[in-house]
Amino acid sequence: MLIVGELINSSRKVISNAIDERNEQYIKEIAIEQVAAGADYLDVNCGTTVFREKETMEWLVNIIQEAVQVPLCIDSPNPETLEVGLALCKYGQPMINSITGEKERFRAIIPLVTQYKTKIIALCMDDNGIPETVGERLDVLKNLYINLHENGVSDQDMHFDPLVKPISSVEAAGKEVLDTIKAIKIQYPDVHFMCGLSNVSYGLPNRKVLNRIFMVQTMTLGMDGYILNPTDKGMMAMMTASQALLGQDSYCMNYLAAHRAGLFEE
Ligand code: THG
Repeated sequence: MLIVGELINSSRKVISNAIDERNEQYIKEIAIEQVAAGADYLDVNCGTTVFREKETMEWLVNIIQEAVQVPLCIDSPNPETLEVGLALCKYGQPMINSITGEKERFRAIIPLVTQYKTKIIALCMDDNGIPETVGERLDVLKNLYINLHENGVSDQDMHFDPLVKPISSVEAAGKEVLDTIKAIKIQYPDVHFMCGLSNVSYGLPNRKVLNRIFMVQTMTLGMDGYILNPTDKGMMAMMTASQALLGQDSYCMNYLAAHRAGLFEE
C-alpha cells in the first residue's frame, strides 16, 4: 500500500496563507505530522499560485526536505514546475503527478520521467477528456500503457489513477471506477494504482463515510495507492482493518499496533 499525504496543497487556505507568509514552520509541521501518521510520499501542489508556481515549488520542496526524509510526489500539470521540483528531490524515488494521454502533455512530461527515473501517476484521460464507460476507460489506459512502456517505464513505476467523479453528479461514478479496477487487474496484473478519494463524495453530506467506504471497496478489488489525509485517524484505522481482513497484515501486527496507538478511538 502506498500512502501519499495530500495536505500540502495550495488549494487549502491554511497552505496558501503559509505560502504567502513564507511560514516555514507551518509547512514543516504538516510534513512531519503526515509522515508520523504513515505517509510514504508527500504530495506537493502549489497550482493556485499560478504565475509564481515555480518559485513556490522550489521553496516548498526545500523546506519540506529540511523537515522529513521521504520521497515527494510533485503535483502539477506544468512540465516546468515539475522539473523545478524533481531537480531538488533528495530522498528516494520521486513521483510525478501526473501524466495523461493528452498528446502535448505526454510529450512534454515523458523526458522528465526518464531523466529523473521517477514513478509516474497516469490519469485516465486523453484529448477527448475523461471517458464515461469502462470500455472507454480501458482504451485510454491501454494507450497510456503502451506509450509509457515504449518510453522505458516499467509496470512497477506506473500508477493508474481512474479519476474519480462525484456520485452526486454522475450516479454510476463509483461503480465505473470499481469495474475499471477489476478490468485493469485482469489485463495488467503488475501495474499499480493511485487515487484521490475526496472527489467521490463532493456535494453530499457525511463525506467521511463515503470516502472511507469507497476506500474499502476499491482496496478490495486491488487499489493499492491513495492520495489522502493521513492524519484522519478514522480513515487510517479503516485502512488498517481492511488490510488485515484482506490477508495483507501478517499476524494482524499493523492492526494491533494501530489499536495500541489509539487509532480506533474517535
Ligand atoms: N488524483 C491525483 N492527484 C490529485 C488528486 C487526484 N491531486 C490533488 C487532489 N486530487 C488530491 N489532493 C487533495 C488535497 C486536499 C484536499 C483534497 C484533495 C482537501 N482536503 C481537506 C481540506 O483541506 O479541507 C482536508 C482533508 C480532510 O480533512 O480529510 O480538500 O484525485 N493523481
